[in-house]
Amino acid sequence: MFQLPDLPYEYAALEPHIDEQTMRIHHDKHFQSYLDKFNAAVEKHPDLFEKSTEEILGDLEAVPEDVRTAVRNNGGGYYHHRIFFEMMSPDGGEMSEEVKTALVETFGSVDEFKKRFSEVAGTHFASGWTWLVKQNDGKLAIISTPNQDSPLTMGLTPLLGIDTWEHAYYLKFQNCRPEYIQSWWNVVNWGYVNQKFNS
Ligand code: MN3
Repeated sequence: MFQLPDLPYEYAALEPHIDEQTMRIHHDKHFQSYLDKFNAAVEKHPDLFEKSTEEILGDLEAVPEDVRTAVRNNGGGYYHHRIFFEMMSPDGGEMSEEVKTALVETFGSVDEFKKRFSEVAGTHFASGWTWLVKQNDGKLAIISTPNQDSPLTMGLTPLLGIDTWEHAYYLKFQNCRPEYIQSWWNVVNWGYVNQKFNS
């Protein structure tokens, strides 16, 4: 069975940027719910437990058709939340020189990258995620995915991602998604991004 990892910091650790109540509900209820439904789907084809979540999402065509939609939605939800909580930290450090160089090459400047990422996340229609991804050729790109569709299924490696489902911000920010995005930048775990960039 796939497992629910603990938050790597206290629920209130991201205050005042991301509030404790949102973190509790997001981690303990939403994340748990994706996990439970993912496990329930995989239990119908237990050989899938031999694969990692990354391998499963990277080859959805190999997932039996009767559970493929459930795996796409809930396996995606499980994986995205697993990395989302790791991609935030009360002490996220700084981006490495390598990441900085790559961002400047692709977007012109770090500020321009943040501006464009915020615009894409702020304007993504309906529920989903916005990602900084690394392509197979090593180049970076910003993409949005609907629902829990995964960059992994598109052959892309997520380096950084923000959950733009309303449950990620509505308690504190209500309909002001741009304010949530601006707050979120304060808690980005650049250590995670640096490590993923080099992997
Ligand atoms: Mn969520």
